[in-house]
Amino acid sequence: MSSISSKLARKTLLIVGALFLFLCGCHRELSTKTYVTSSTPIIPTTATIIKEKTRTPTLTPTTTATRFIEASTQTLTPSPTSTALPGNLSSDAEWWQDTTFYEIFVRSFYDSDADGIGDFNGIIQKLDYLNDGDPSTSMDLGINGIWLMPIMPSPTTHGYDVIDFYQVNPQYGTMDDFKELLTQAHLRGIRVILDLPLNHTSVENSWFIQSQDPQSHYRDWYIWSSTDPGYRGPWNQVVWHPLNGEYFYGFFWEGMPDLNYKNPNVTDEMQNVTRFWLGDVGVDGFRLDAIGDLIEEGSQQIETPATHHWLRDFYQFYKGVNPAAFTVGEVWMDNAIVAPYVQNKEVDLAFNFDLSASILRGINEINPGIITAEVLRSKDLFPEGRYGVFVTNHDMERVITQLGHNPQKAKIAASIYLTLPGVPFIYYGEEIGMSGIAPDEQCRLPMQWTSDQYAGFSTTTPWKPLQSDYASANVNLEQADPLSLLEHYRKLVSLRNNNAAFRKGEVFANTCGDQSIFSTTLLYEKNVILVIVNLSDRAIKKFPLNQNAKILPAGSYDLVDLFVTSHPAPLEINSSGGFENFQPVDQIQGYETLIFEVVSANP
Ligand SMILES: [Ca+2]
Ligand SMILES: [Ca+2]
Ligand SMILES: [Ca+2]
Repeated sequence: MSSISSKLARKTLLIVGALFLFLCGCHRELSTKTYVTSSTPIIPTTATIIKEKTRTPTLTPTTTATRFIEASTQTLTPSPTSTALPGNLSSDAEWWQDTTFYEIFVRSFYDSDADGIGDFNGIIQKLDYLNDGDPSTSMDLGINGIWLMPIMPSPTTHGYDVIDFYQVNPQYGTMDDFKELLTQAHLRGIRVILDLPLNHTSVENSWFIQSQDPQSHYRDWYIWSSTDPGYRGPWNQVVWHPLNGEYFYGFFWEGMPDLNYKNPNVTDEMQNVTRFWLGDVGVDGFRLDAIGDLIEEGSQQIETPATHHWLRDFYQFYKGVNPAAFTVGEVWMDNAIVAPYVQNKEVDLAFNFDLSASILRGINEINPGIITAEVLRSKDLFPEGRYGVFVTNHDMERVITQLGHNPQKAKIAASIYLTLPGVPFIYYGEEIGMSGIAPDEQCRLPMQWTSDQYAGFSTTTPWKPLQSDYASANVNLEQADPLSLLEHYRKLVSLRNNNAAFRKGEVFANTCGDQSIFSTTLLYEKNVILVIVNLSDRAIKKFPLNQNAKILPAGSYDLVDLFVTSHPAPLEINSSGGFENFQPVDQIQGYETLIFEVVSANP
């Protein structure tokens, strides 16, 4: 779909204008129609915008001291700590900070009615796999948020070009089916957010069809010009498309005309849409698609002041509808450009694409410094933990594919991102090691439930052929294997649910005498966690860890192994509140993950 020359052209553009260039976020695939404009994802280039810097973590010493004087008189208890999540919805307006999301492509998750297409009832039938709502059982994955890729009627399989914002795609079920899915999810303590593509509609949307009449009330809902303005988009794509002797603006491709947010009627209508889903239907929030592209100012098409202004108003609007409503924004750019969306209250969270890229690169290059640098940079740029942390999503080649099809590397990718601050997003099938190489549709294939025909996804031929490895990578097999990738994910999500330090803690990078070790300390009130991950395939006998920041009062602390079974050495905190040359166990195996809770030795 995208030619090499256009990729090169984009790359050149990126280098020339790194600061404001656009890395578009979603729906970069073409439908089966004969549209020629490519909108394949651009891989973010390295962050040249702000020079990466490691920062010395700062903790207010007095606060820490006070906190731990209290702690020592109150008895620190081993895990899990005080914050186990309830089996139903919390009333906390910032519930999303305690949430692990799971991204679902409905078409590919589970087909309940044998038409080869996944549907709402299929998700209902598989909810117990995600979270059965019973904290005492541990066969379920334990996630407590679902992001559904677009569920509204659309002529394409991906659904990012919406025909009617007030309906559900009949291929996925009825509105009542969807409401039942919401009810069943909420009963299990799972919140549900919807993908909301605000920037554009389908060409088949009735608004756009009416807009083609110059006399129509809908004319100015889109952006028309009687002559071709001539300029192109940030990656040299055609953005002005001829129709009926005139031209309309469509940033991504001619099948997705941009809405005109300079027209207050459009804003009013999208507020109605938002109110409808939040208020009438009862969803918990939205993943806001491609929000950097909303409002053009002349030939400046992305990141305009008008877009930021609109989003600030929109934030106030949806919080007014429901203070607990949540948004996560997709801005596929450098974090220096992304973070202001969160800082300025335009969205609750934004996806951290730089961190995703650094995790993959750090693992592939066995260079933990790449990852910790981005972790610390994120800590600098974003308000505390207010970013979505993930490895890949529906627009990217799947994790295990990018990690040389090595399940051990897939495990450590999970160990790293599911123990970081931020709000994690697991892409469906990632937890069983589904593979997928570009184009996008190959990374959105039917979920692999069993080794049976059609992988247990359907009883008939699925809408797309299955990935060929489904007989060796599927839920059934991995649920029976304590060493599987799925089991690894389950353990990590469970630890996250039971330890606030992962969800809201402050993160500190530990340095290590061995260059292959990724290690962090996470700190939230009395919950202190030490994470150690070996990025190499070799067992390492000497991996002394150091921490220069003041994390705890001086003294001796015990470690409780939360992940495997070991007998770790006590941790000596030095007079500066950190530690030096600390090695909890004799050796760490290749690709091994160690996670300890630090507790008082003398309660
Ligand atoms: Ca179906
Ligand atoms: Ca459970
Ligand atoms: Ca736009």
